[in-house]
Amino acid sequence: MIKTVKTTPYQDQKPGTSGLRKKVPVFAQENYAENFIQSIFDSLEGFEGKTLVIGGDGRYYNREVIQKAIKMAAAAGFGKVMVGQGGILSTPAASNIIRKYKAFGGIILSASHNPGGPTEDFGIKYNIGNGGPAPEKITDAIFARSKVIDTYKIADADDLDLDRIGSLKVAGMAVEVIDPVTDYADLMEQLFDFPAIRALIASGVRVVMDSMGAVTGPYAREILENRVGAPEGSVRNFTPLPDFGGHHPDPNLVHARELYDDVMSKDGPHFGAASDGDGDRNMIVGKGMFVTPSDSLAIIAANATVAPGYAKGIAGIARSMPTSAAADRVAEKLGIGMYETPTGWKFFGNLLDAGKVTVCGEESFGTGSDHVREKDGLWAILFWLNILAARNESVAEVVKKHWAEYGRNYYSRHDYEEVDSEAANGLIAALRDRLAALPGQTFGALKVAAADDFAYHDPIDGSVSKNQGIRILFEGGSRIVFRLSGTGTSGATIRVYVERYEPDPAKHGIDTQEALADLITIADQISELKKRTGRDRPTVIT
Ligand code: VG1
Ligand code: CO
Repeated sequence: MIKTVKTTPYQDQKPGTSGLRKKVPVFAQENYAENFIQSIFDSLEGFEGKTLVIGGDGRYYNREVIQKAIKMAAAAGFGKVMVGQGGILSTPAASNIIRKYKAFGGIILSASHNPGGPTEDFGIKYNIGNGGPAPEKITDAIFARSKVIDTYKIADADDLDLDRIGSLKVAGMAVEVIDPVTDYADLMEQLFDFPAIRALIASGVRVVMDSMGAVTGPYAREILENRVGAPEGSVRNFTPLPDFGGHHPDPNLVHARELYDDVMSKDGPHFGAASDGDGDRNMIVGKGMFVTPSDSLAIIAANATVAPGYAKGIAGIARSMPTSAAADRVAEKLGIGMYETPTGWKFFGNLLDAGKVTVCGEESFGTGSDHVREKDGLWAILFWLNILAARNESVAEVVKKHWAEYGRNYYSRHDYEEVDSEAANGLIAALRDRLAALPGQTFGALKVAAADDFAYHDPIDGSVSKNQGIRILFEGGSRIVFRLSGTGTSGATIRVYVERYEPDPAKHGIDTQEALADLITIADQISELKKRTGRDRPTVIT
């Protein structure tokens, strides 16, 4: 039986960089999740009888919302729901399932790299039939609908048993509980040279992966321990837990510190990797070398043909605007297209669908390719292992040789988290006001060549996305970027990105913060960040 339930709209259900993210108590308000899910369905057309994929990263509240989403999909008229066993699907695995089984779309329950638990974060994201995050046209429609919605429909049925693989039914709609791992692991096995990676590990290269108590555990164990022969125990924190075991599942130098220190220690492993809550981010560390995500994108692109899935070469590269220009130099050398998009994976979808680009990346530990339409943590980790196996070199050797060939883009991001929203908005507004006057001005030894608020003109569908970040470009290629996070759930997060290009290999060994010290000072001078926020240092430096 289908129930129609009266509801009152909420005014704050605006999807951010990657879906709607709020604290669990916000989501637990009466009809809050139902309103948003119905607003998604109300913004779509032509899904009657088609398949919807549902899964999440296992965080607190996942199971409750999945039950609701399945019953609402039945009421809305979907023909079938495919859901991961236990409600689990990593974001890239969900993207793969949507594509492989030609589903109409998917709902992913995750707040990605944000912590989980009863008072922590939860999120809902809609992905379209290409497997990628809904473009702005759809997220805008969902938001508009959520502000006026007054009823939702739901099947009046008992909760389903999602812990056993098999076929179920709810209100006439088929529900298939699937193994979340196999399809994804098979895809990885097609793309990468598993025998070469197996031989690398057998030769004594010790690989560790920290799944941070989040979704990649089952995937990493199947691939790294079962399929390429890493010894048991190579994958750490492998059980997806509702609160991620208290971990903040963001693979960076602050939250994955233990892994980093272990790899850097004398007798520690040679290669370390970590992923985030929903499995789309990656961190790569080798002995004596942390690989910045921007460099990782460039290095993967430059070495792509070592992997069987990319043996024919890549069509082009895309990176988000704040990501360093290291990949641009690779594209230039390969003579392929280079695209600069706003932050967020949804902007890569059109370029990937049109075959303009094969690999994409963001400075925020996100790398991926046209194999799915999301960034993909384990994909990047396997790509690195494939590169190490093919070149028979260490991470540090690969990175240093890359710099020697292309030059080094010193790069760092400073995050100021949970800043007062008014202060953060005021800072950006003041920067906007100064943009026109900045070109020609000199700060220390640096002269501003151009300054703007980044706007993206999508070359495929012609859509325009404005106000995507303040860019200050200096003569010689250095730059500073300011933007506000669109994934935070309390206060505002200011992100400051600084970059300097250094062609001279004799100067490639400088400490990053030191190499960027002048730009960091200028960033504060121009934005008055310290004065406006009362902060004297960032909360996270990467
Ligand atoms: C951040 C990153 C962005 C990434 C997004 C989602 O967004 O900067 O590059 O695409 O998170 O990543 P923001 O708006 O907070 O800067 V995840 O791993 O949440 O799917
Ligand atoms: Co993520």
